[in-house]
Amino acid sequence: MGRLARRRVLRAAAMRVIDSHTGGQPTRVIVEGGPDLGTGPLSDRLERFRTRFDHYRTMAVLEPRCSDAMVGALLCEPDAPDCSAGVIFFNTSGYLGMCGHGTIGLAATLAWMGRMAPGLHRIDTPVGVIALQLVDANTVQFENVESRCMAEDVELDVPDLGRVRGDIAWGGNWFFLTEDAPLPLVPANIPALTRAARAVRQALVEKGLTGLGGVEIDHIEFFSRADAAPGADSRNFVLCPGGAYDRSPCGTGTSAKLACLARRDRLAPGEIWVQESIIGSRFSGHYRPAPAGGIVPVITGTAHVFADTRLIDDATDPFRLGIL
Ligand code: PYC
Repeated sequence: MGRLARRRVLRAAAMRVIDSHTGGQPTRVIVEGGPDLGTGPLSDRLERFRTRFDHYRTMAVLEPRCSDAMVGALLCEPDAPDCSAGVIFFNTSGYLGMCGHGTIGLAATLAWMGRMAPGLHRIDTPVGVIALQLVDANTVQFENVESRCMAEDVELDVPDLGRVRGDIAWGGNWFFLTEDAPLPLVPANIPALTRAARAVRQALVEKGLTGLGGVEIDHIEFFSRADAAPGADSRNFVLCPGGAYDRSPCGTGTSAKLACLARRDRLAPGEIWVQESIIGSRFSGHYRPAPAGGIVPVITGTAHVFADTRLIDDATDPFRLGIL
């Protein structure tokens, strides 16, 4: 093994991670021993992470240490002034611009570590600064990046599903949102909903539909009012990049939903929207209009820390970098 590779192995071996879940959806924060990405805007550091240090991502979230459901978060020094922390989110298939449940998990993790007190904070991310309020050790309200409905009533012909109509929106990630769910949004249907959402994602690719700058629309969201329990406005099923579904109601997905509701005048500024996930966990959200026609979503949810651990990097382990 070369000297450089050996040094990387040793550094990765020292990774300390803290795991939490936000409404059932896990977040693994690398709090020590992560890659040294240098300084500068978080978007530049994300590129360095992707191109030079991707093995830290694969070691942290891929099987056998983790699973497809996990979202990772690298805790960084912020670049933007007034921010108390910076973060780069990632998952088993790559990197995320923003992650709502992960932001809630990150704040609960920092609170658990004694590094964040109740009150107002700002977090630097690759897609902008997020303002958040740590309400108590578990409850977090954050103001997401400006979100926007980019296209309404887009029609797709999806094999085995037929005509599916939905909206394309940005909520910190790119979403296709549809109420044309092929099945009731209940946990028993998760495998079939996953297959259907993958087919919708493929239909978007085949029709050449992307987010701005040709970016893939990699999150698919089915909604149903009928399947929501009392007190919730809607229930969703969210397919994340890769194959996993979001156990939480998805913070960026709820932001995209608020943007679409606002565009259709179905939700007034300040009015509360309760979004329920496929497993019944909830976020509440509202918005204020943003100057350029978008909205600023405000999302509240809860997270619980469940592990504080060190990842062992055994040089003799054939899957030390994860099952690639
Ligand atoms: O909560 O924004 C979110 C999210 C994105 C992917 C998984 N969760």
